Amino acid sequence: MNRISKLMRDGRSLILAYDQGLEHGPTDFDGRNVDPSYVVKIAREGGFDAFVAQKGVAENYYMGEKVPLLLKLNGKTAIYGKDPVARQNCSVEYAAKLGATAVGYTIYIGSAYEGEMMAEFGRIQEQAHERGMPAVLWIYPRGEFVKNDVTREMVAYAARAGMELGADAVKIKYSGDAESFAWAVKSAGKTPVYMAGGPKASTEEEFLRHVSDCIRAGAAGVAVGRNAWQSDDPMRTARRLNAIVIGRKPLEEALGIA
Ligand code: FBP
Repeated sequence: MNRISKLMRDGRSLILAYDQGLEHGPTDFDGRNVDPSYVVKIAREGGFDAFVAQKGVAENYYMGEKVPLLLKLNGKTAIYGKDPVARQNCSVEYAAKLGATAVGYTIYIGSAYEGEMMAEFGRIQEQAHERGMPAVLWIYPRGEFVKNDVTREMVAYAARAGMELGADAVKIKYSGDAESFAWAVKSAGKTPVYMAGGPKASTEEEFLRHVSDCIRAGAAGVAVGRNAWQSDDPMRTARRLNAIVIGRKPLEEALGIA
């Protein structure tokens, strides 16, 4: 809890993720948010507790920023379609040199390559802990044998696996309702659970309802990307997210924030 508290306000975290350029390609972007500076400004002015990026974005756009940097140490593209594997592309040592407060890593449980990713994360977690840095685990069931990655069982399995692998916090997909998400949170034990944002919802209300469900279910926060920086008004979205996640306000009250 001590390590991850570096990314928390009042036991909660609001994290802005911006590694989709590698994970999905520029297809997620428009003329504004294709520019990392635009999203860095949202992190800086929107009251976020951490900014997630790959090292190239950190090196070129994030030096000297005050919002803690959660540097992703692995990643992959969306081009290769079989069982996913994301290998390490940046060391913990270099992350520390870049000023990262925390490191992040993705494991695709269920993939034919899950063992490689677990072994790599194991080394990263130990190196991060030697430096007092939290290691946050994105943990997504994926691969030939995963028919549905957001069932109650799958999402809870991801949360539990992340806890057992020693993550300081786990980032998992929304399972569709508060009850099933609560089971995932319980399965993670003392390990804080963050909800991943996912593709832009059809309305902001729908997205914020999911956030609110997860918070009611015991989530420690959200790590959101597209639903924040693709918003027509990212600062208003950030204020609403802050109200729900950090301010513990009900959804209806948050939706009234201009
Ligand atoms: P979003 O809120 O945009 O979904 O971002 C969360 C995230 O975990 C990113 O950090 C990552 O780039 C992306 O989702 C991966 O998405 P997926 O593997 O589901 O396509």
